[in-house]
Amino acid sequence: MALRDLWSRITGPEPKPDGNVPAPSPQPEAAVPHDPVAAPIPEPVPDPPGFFGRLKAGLSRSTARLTETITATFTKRRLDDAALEDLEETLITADLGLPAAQRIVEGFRKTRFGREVSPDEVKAALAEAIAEILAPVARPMPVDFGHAPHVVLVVGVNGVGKTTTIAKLGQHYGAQGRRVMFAAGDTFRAAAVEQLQIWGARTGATVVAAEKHGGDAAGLAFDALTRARAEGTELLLIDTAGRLHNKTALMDELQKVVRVIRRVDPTAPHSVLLVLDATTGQNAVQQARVFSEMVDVTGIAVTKLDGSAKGGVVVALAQQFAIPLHMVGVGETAEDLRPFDAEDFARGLVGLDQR
Ligand SMILES: Nc1nc2c(ncn2[C@@H]2O[C@H](COP(=O)(O)OP(=O)(O)O)[C@@H](O)[C@H]2O)c(=O)[nH]1
Ligand SMILES: [Mg+2]
Repeated sequence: MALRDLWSRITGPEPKPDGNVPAPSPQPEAAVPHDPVAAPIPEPVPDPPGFFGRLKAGLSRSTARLTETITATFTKRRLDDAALEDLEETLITADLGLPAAQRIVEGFRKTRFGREVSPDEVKAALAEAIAEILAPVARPMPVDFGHAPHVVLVVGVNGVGKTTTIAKLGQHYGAQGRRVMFAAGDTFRAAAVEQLQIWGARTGATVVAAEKHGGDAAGLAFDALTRARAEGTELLLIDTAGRLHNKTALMDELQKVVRVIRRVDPTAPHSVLLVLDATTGQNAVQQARVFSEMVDVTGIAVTKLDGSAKGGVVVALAQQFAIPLHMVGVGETAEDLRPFDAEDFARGLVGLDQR
């Protein structure tokens, strides 16, 4: 599938014809140079390996765990109660969570109980069952440029990939010719501000940052939105701090940001994007719970599926929250953030090729 088509599914309708521009790679935060202007802009990869290939490679550690047990358990074995119990345990160990594991095992019980099954048959059936759980949440992030600007509040705990995801989104929409603004709302981390400034310089996005370290995030968001409206910005991406050691303080801060930007535009924020790090496994499920209590989360981005042994957590999220899963990250370059595809993900997770 063409990159543009994939992206149009993140962004909803109206992809622009020039949206197919290969993007330069963002630098990991640690590698960010101090002079934004001097930051080397990596050459676009001429023929990037397919996203599915990278997704599958990224999921390989999750897959290995899952498929080894399946192969060991289902070699010439009748699907009896004990086998089903083993399957359930395997799925829980693979981070799918109890509700999804139970649902899948019940499906197997109904359709295959008492039959002799092969590991390949189990894998194929598993991919189908997982895709069925994922399908209802595999939704693009709707962006309505009619809002001038469409405001996206990006939330999540420290280190999950919020700032990187904002940079990747800014890169994408900037390449489409959209007028993008970043509000560096994580005023406590100088590196986060610098990271956005470098990306702003690269992509032409305007960056609004606090004058002083630890400044008021809500005030900054207010200023950014006011300026965005005056300047005809089409998309405002608001970064936030994610210090979860004090849940009440974080909730107060996020709710204050929402209150304050609503004084400028009562319909904002139009999206509240929760970023979750797949490597944290069941903690990501816990974070989804906590953040949906704090703010009205409209969608999820799951990052770091490359090299995570816990890709199964995506299934747990889909089963336990009715929150759209907009996009997944499998690396640090702009190419590595893509729309979430239920079937591809399910097949990648159990080690099957794309259909
Ligand atoms: N491997 C990998 N690293 C990622 C991905 N997304 C973000 N990162 C890295 O995770 C680290 C933390 O990201 P950052 O955006 O600063 O997180 P924040 O604290 O939520 O803003 C950085 O080193 C990023 O380069 C991803 O999809 N895959
Ligand atoms: Mg950050």
